[in-house]
Amino acid sequence: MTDAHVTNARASEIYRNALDVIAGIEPRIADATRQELDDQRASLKLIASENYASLPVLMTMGTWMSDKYAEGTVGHRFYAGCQNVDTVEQVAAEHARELFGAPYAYVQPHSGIDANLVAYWAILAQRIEGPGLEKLGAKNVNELTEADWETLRAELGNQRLLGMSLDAGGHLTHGFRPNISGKMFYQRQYGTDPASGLLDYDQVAAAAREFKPLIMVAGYSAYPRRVNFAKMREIADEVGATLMVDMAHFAGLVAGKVFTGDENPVPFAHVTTTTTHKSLRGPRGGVVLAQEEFASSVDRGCPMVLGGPLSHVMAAKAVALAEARQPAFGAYAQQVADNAKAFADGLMRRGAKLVTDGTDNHLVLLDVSSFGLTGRQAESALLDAGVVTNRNSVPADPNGAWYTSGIRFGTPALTSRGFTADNFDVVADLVVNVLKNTEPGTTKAGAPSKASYSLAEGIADRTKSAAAEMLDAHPLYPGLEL
Ligand code: DSN
Repeated sequence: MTDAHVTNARASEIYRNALDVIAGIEPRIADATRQELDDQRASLKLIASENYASLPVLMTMGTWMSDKYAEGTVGHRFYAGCQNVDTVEQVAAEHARELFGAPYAYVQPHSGIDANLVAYWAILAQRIEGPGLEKLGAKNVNELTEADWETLRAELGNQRLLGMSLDAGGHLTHGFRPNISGKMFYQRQYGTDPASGLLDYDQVAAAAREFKPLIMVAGYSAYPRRVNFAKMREIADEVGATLMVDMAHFAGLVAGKVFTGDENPVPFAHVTTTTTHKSLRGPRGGVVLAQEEFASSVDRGCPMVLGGPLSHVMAAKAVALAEARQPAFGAYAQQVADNAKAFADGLMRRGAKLVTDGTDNHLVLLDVSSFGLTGRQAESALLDAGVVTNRNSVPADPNGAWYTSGIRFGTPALTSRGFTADNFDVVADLVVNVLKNTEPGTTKAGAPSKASYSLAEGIADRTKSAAAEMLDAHPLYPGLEL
């Protein structure tokens, strides 16, 4: 990744000075920060939800914008002196609206989970409070008595959410029972076709018809395929549900116009949520996009659901979203998808078994049971060899969500470093070689272990030095010297 706006010498000086100041107060933090750069530079980062933000985005987060309280919304704050935060929030929201073609954007959420909670509450408020007010003969919420709230709460408590199950690739917050979304809603989950691993729209429609959800959630964090959001909207409309799409993982592919037409959720969803730090390559945070009818409910996210906005992060979101509006971002997003395909093809050519037999987005889900390993063993062996991934359930996973049978890979981060499809074929070779040379361990009692493993002698070093060649050819923050 090159940073046209920060020269290497300038960035080096800025960060060296900043770390010197930090070291004067708490040297362990300066050391850990330096070490983190070394570690990130030296490893093959294949975590599908991570990326490398640009230096301007990182720099924007390190300012006194952090010091301001600004609960409320633009022009309607609970604190005085928010004129500059207003500017920041307005600019970030404007870039988000323009980038995604959304009527409304809310840029305050601190994370993807926060964005989903804001969205859920906004949908409940819009769908329940409006009719509720009418039913109770009140003009606005301030007129409601405690008894009225009891009535509304009873209705709010009786709401249904239909989302994709965690082991099929959905997210915790899409109604997974142990998550708050699975507790605050009556939930039902749709899965994927057991034979193909693909989303089965007929199954989704049947579940929706039977369950009649208030909210139907589409989107995923571990499904390696594109989704037809026009079909999802059709199903939602048929049963009178509100369609919420969580595009946290693939927002960069939407922004870069790799996902267009029916694959672009924004025109079809009533409410769309995203994070800004995954394929979108911004600071850690969330955004809610909405059709106009949901705007005023979403705007109540803070302080209804969120604590005070992180103004320095909203500022960095504005910078990242401005970057994503540049033509170069489209080329980056296309390369992310091309690299994922090359990586998937490379794995399969070498005998690996992938969920859905491939990918057409930014992620690949490898079933490591064909190597005789659990996800946890595979994740640890790969890490020993300098390949950073995360274990992940596969559909109907016999090893559950802790040990798992899968490894999830993604291409956004290494593509930001300039990795090409040819590089990813080499990465596939390295990954398969590590897994072929990993043996599952046994417990003290001699039973098969789901956690311990042994990696054959020399494989970790050989993998690291093969990776180093490619990593050196595609440096992270080139020229940044601390
Ligand atoms: N933690 C994110 C991911 O890895 O997909 C989602 O919350």
